[in-house]
Amino acid sequence: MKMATRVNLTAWLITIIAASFLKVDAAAAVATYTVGDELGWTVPSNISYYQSWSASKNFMVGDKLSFNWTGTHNVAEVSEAEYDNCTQVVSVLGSPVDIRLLKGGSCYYICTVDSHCKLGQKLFITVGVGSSAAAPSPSNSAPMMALGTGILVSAFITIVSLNLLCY
Ligand SMILES: [Cu+2]
Repeated sequence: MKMATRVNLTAWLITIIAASFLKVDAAAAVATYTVGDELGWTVPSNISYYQSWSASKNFMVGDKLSFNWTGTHNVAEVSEAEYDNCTQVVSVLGSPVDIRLLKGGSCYYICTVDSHCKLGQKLFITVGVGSSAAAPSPSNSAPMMALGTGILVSAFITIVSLNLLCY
């Protein structure tokens, strides 16, 4: 009986570690979105162009946003209030800008050049955290879950360490 329990425990541990690596692999296989598709990042002819663009996407943590443009534009990651008001913040990025989405929730980007933001060069996206792999529910699995989480976290930190933070 004790032996069987031990074997079960080992099998469990292996399964959990394997699942953790699978999750890391899934996180590594990220999607890259070119903001605005063929239009790129510019003043759109339709003021709600980027809202429509983002509405059809399913952004997940680990995905990448690629802002590309020619001419005079920039990207600033801003707060919701700054997005709403098109606040011309100082911290901006030059082209091209690749932004890794690091956490679930809302992300706001604007161009701070002239009145570009007010003319519709602003992007708001919602980032999902993804569906977690089936985790064992018994309460005594906590130490093994912690181990799996530890592996995940360290791998993720490695992946994202060179990227920008979603505001
Ligand atoms: Cu602009």
